[in-house]
Amino acid sequence: MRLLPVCAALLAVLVAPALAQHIPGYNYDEAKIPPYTLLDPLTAADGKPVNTAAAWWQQRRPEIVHLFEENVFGVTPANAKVPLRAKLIETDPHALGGLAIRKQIDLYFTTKGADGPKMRMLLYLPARAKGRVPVVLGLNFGGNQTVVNDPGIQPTKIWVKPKPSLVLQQVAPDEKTRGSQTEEWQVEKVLSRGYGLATIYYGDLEPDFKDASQYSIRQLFAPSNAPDSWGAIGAWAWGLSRAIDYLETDKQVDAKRIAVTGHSRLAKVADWAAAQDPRIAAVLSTESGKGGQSIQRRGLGESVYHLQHSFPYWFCPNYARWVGHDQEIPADGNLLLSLIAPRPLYVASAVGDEWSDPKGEFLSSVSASRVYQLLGRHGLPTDTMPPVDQPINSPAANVAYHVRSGIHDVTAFDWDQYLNFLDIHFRRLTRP
Ligand code: GTR
Repeated sequence: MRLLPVCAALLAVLVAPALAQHIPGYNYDEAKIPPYTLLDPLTAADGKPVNTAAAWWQQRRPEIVHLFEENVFGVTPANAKVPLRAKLIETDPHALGGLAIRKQIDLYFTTKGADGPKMRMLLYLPARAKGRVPVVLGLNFGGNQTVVNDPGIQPTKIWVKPKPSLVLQQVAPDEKTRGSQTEEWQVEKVLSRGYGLATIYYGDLEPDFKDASQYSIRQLFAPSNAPDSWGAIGAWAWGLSRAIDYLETDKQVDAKRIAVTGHSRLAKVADWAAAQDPRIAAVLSTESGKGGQSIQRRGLGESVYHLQHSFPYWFCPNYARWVGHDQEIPADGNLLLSLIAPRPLYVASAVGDEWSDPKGEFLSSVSASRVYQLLGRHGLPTDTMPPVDQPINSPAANVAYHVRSGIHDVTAFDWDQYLNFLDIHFRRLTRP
């Protein structure tokens, strides 16, 4: 996945001159940011200040959710819960050299039997754990076998569009992909710190390709071409909530301490899932960028045009309205993060990930912090962007941030900060 943003950025550079007049705000230069107004999470649509927790929960928060449903991600169908059926496929109490209990579970979305649509969860729990353990949950890009080099992981089919036909198909992943994302997932580190890890291949929910919605779990619900109908990000986020439906039933999991994580597009998914599902107790959001935790209105890095051009199926049809109008988008990253309040939120950027606009990600976290304050929690303790590799992770604050050296990626450094953050916040919650 590291190559994707690089390719997108390269493409943008190649086509930028031709597109420049159609894409206001396409730039990487802070000095060229056009004047913009940052949306205020604490001013209601009627212009009145939101200065009580009740006004936040009853008026402003639902307004913001609606803005994202209408303009960005679309509406998750009201009947979106399904009769989830879990089938344990495999378990090993001595996985990863005795470090972990491994479970592989098929989660069926219908009662229709073994052929029904399903997703495959890979769940590791620390073998030495006594009682229920907190779990970090996230979707993965390349199949469960990629997250760690464990011969016990049963690969499931992944979606590809191979050359020359470019016809979308499901194939068994190459054995070489086993453990190819070890660095990005840090499974052994997570386990040795006392956390479980649950992951699912995002293609089980919808293939990440244009015109692939016929293979999406969206087909389980009444089809809709409405301008606010949900896109793939909504479908992937829905999958995280169904994963939690299962985790709530697993006696070895502490379902009050589930953190969601994701990288890039899958961090947009984690952000949106947390906005909709209050069971998500914490969010670890790595470089979710534009359409996620960054400020679209700054017009720096990726624009609505780029997102819409390359990934129209991620969003609702209405999102196309904002092409060329980044400065007017009514649902921006700071509002998305505010929907996570007051739950612990760690926002991570990388200095080499200009496409996501790290400063926009920081400013978003600062702005959302005001909602944390309103709800009686501390947000980020400063509005000054920290130096590279110097996390702001105050034990008193429910919002943490860092900009790491390096490129668009997830690294051991990110995970070290995330686990330190969870140690602080998950310890504070009383045991169920
Ligand atoms: C890029 C996309 C970004 C980000 C990234 C990724 O091409 O434009 O918004 O989501 O993909 O997921 O790697």
